[in-house]
Amino acid sequence: MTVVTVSKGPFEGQKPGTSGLRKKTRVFMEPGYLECFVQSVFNAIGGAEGKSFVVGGDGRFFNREAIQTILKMAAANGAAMVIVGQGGLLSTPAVSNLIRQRGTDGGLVLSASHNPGGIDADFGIKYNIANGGPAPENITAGIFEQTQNITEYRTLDAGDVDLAAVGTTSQGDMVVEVVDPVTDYEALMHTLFDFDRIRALFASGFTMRFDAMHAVTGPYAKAILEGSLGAPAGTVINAVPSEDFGKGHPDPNPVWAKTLMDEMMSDTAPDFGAASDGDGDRNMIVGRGIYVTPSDSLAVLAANATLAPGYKDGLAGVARSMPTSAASDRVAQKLGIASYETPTGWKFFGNLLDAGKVTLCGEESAGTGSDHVREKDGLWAVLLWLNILAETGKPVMAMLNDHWATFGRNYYSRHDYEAVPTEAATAVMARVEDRLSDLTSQSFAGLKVTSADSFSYHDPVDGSVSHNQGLRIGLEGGGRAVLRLSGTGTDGATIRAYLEQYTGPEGDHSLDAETALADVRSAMLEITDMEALTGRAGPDVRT
Ligand code: VG1
Ligand code: CO
Repeated sequence: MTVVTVSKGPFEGQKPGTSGLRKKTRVFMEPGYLECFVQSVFNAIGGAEGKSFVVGGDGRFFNREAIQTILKMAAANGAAMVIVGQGGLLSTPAVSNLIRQRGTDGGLVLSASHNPGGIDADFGIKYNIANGGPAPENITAGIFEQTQNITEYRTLDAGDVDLAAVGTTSQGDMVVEVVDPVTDYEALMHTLFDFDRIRALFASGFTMRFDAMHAVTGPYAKAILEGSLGAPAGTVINAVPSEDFGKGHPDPNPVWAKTLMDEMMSDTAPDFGAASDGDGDRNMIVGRGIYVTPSDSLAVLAANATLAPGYKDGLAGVARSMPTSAASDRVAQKLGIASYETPTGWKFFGNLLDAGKVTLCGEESAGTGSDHVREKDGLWAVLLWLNILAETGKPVMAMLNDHWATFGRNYYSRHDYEAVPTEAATAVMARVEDRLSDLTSQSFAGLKVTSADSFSYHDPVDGSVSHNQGLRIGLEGGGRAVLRLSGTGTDGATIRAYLEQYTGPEGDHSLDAETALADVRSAMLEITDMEALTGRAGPDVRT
């Protein structure tokens, strides 16, 4: 077993985005591309010597090859041990849990999350630190710096490790522990939720459909929902992870999980529906006849979390990303707990969770989680919903109507303009940025602008500051439009326009969201000159 040093690099553009490095799969398959990034990670953390890591991915095309490459490189860099999911599979929250539970120095997650998979689709890699969460900005900046200067990487001239069976094996001098992907994760869920109660709910005839979207959550959902909780076989659909997600787009929203949405809006809808994404950290919640926006889901979970054993002592605080609606802020206010507004991306929640300032976190992009791990967690959110539904006995629709009657409703929708030429997308942002300071004296589509700024986040724990995290425009009458560019795409640029309109407890909560947001949308289009600058008459995706 010889350690080989290969002269290679640097590669351009290996800059981690909102959630790690994402590129076309073929880019990752270029000789040395993945290797240079992985070596840069090791270099940025002071080497891998004597360290232990968790490695796993969502099973997409190139997952297995990438894992074997990483095992050889970790061994060649002197790592003591790597824990890998059987067959190379681990959901993102399961990686986070294993890092924490086993006290490893960090982990590598192989996924492009909700992006499609396949040789002509997307691949990704993300480094997580010892708290189980995504590396914060100072570390990703260090990794990027290494990628710009790298000239060689170390690997092992060795065969592949057999990842098919659970057990301990080795790569060179490094111990490789192959674990069942589900066992430890499920054990954690048992500490948080009342499984007996949820089992009784299913036994009473409560029906559910969970769409795993051919992605990594399939085995987890099968084992937990149909196995431990006794939901009937067939509750979980598309449960076998496939390399190209059944040629689908593993993004749990009404557009990409349309089959589930259609079933939930039909006469034969089950009581409860849910879906999760490629790597299992996102969730979509839908009740019979009603879609729950992720922002509302966070608010409802925050308001009712104490019904689940893991949260019975109350919440320390709630955090949401800036573009997420303010619905959870109202809950926090009523509960008398702190609320925080962070930039987009789970890495910004890590410090707040570590410091015990918040218990629940969420993003409008279908991410919800708590201090049980340091990633968002799709199945966890589904189980918390189930625990709450089991305790209250209310249908999802009643839960939401009651919530809005108490707190008011934050109508919400995100409009994505995808694969826009980078110059055009930059022009839209520049157009708004240039006029930010004088927007507040003007009206658009009949709405007066009450505030306008570029969001900067001051981390209350480590004092770090992150600028340019999105443009916020407040409108009279409780409206808000937020604009930012995606940091996870691989085709041109994606402009995200986040639209919100608040209606108080006494207001009309029965409107269609796009109708309620029509004025805010018109104002956003005028302020951005969207159509003129991008040539797009409307968004590609509304969620
Ligand atoms: C998107 C979402 C963001 C989420 C990120 C990673 O980022 O908006 O809320 O944290 O994806 O989610 P962006 O920069 O494209 O808007 V996942 O499930 O891809 O790890
Ligand atoms: Co994801």
